[in-house]
Amino acid sequence: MLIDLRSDTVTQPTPAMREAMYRAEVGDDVYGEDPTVNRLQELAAERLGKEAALFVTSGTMGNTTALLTHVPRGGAAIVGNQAHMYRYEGGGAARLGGIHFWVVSNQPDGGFDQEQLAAAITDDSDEHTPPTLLLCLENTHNRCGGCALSLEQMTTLCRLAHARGVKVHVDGARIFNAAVALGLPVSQLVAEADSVTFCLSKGLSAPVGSLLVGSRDFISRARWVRKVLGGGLRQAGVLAAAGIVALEQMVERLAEDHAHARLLAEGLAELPQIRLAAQCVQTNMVIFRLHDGERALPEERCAEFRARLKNEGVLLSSMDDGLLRAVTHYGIERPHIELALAAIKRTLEEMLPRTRPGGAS
Ligand code: TLP
Repeated sequence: MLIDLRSDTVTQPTPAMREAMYRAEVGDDVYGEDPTVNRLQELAAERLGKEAALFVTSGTMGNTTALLTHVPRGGAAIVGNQAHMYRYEGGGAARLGGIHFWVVSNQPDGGFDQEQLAAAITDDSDEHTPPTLLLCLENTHNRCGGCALSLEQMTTLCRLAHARGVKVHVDGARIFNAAVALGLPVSQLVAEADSVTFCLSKGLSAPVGSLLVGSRDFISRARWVRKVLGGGLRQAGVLAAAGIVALEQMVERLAEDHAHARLLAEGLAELPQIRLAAQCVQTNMVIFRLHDGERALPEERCAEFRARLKNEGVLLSSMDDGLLRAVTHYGIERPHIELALAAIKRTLEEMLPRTRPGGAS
């Protein structure tokens, strides 16, 4: 048995999802005639408090569709230096849209310093600088350890952008984790954003799919972009059916994943060879470094650690730069966390037997 903590993307569909997929009523969604896709889109728009939604294949397609819909060629979008959209989405903005990414440093919780953000926004009065048309936020923030941006941060950043005529897109791949952790309705958290992508196929455990939500006008333009990207799927209701189950049955249980992540973090914090990297363990991720008492171990040693741990039946992912990540999700229960901690402890004692606690982090 493998305890797979690489990502919440590895979740298997629930029995209720498989049943719903089997029974799904379908039609041609490019004609807008798939009743199950339509139902999912209505449900998603309602949950996020927006006018309309569009079913897309992945988080990457949702974010890329949003970028290409909001920003014409030559325009600029502000992204965080740790953002998934900047680091892990294949450069789609430049490659497909001729969009210039203007990079601003993320704060440790994934937010932005307001002054730095304000200084990064430019208009079209200076031919040297591409005009800022979009601000991209990420909530929860993956590389910042799954931190949830608070309602206050979301509101402040959206208002700052809007006051300068800049739209806001939220990469909310895990926005339901944020809402559950903050104890807020998700609609309130994204109330001031112009568009949001969220994923069904991460903690919500559906096999495929994400939604892009926004105003009716934005979504009808996004629909055109989705077609260009090859995302006009025909009898997609088979997939959307699992998404409906995800939204109706899998949101509240994210709190269990968060509790398991905290348990894991507490156990890891006791090991002298581990330094937790993120400021907080607020949702379903734990990011950490390995330490020999003198210094953090480089990427090659982390790869060795992951390989040894795999032999013990535990999988972790690497975020490069010597950062390791464990993600809790549906299918991971308390005993799995205990087994994983025991395996990590054994592996580290073999690899770094003489490490004493308290070295520099
Ligand atoms: N993230 C994946 C990897 O790509 C790193 C993961 O395992 O966490 N936004 C955020 C914040 C994400 O974390 C991801 C996936 C995406 C967008 C893209 O979603 P998909 O994989 O559906 O294209």
